Amino acid sequence: RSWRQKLQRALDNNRLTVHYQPIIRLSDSTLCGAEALVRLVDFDGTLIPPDQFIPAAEASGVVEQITRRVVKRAFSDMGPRLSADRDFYLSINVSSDDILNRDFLGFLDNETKARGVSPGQVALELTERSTASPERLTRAMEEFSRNGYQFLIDDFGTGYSSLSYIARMPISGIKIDRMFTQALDQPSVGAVIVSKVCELAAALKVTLICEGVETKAQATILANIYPDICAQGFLIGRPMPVERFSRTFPVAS
Ligand code: G
Ligand code: G
Ligand code: MN
Ligand code: NA
Repeated sequence: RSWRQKLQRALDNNRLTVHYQPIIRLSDSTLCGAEALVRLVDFDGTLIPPDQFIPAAEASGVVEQITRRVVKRAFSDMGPRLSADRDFYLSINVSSDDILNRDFLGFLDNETKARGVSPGQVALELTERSTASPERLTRAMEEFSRNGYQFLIDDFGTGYSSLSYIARMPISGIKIDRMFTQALDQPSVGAVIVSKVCELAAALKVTLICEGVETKAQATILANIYPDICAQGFLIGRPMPVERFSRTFPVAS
């Protein structure tokens, strides 16, 4: 069976689920957001992570349906928290095809209205892997930005986007790929790279989120390099179902 058929069946049978990974500010350990991460539920109940099927979904043209399903589910799961905590944001992974499709903006506007979600609390994560023309992508991003949505550049440092485009795109933050976090374990190399990305973020006036933070040592180095840095990774929390997220990170009253 082709990936397209497998994914279409999973959509038809509602076999997609969404987990949430916490993002905290390192300086005071406050929760600032969560990233929604889709999983495919296999017939035996096993959860298949997105890196195993999103590339196939992008290639076979079903990724836009998957993204919409994730948006609906994530707004339903996280709507109450988003309303209760206006400083909390929900990060959603999108493909450049989603952003280039004019209907997606209308879809998002409908869903945010229906759930009482503020677009400013929605961060759209776009990877540098996109092969779309950067001019076209930038223009499309500007429309989303005008309606209040935030953009984060995901997996920063692993793609081939030119820095001049990053500067022109309406982005509110950069996510440093976990490859660079791992490089911190050899501080002489890793800290230099991360410091340079921090300087870039400061110059562009965008926020910085470091992915794949697994150890206290890495967190300490990061907090020393850049006080405003946010972190995501196993040290803070694994991707988890919404029920566990709510128990682990109760809304402050
Ligand atoms: O959860 P994790 O292994 O396994 O995610 C791997 C990658 O899959 C993420 O970095 C992200 O780029 C992508 N991804 C996760 N969830 C989604 C989603 O809902 N839509 C899209 N387009 N990509 C996703
Ligand atoms: O969008 P992105 O590529 O960041 O997707 C996050 C992926 O990375 C998910 O598959 C998640 O399970 C994984 N992940 C999250 N935190 C960590 C971590 O601290 N270490 C490692 N190795 N993987 C992580
Ligand atoms: Mn991501
Ligand atoms: Na990433």
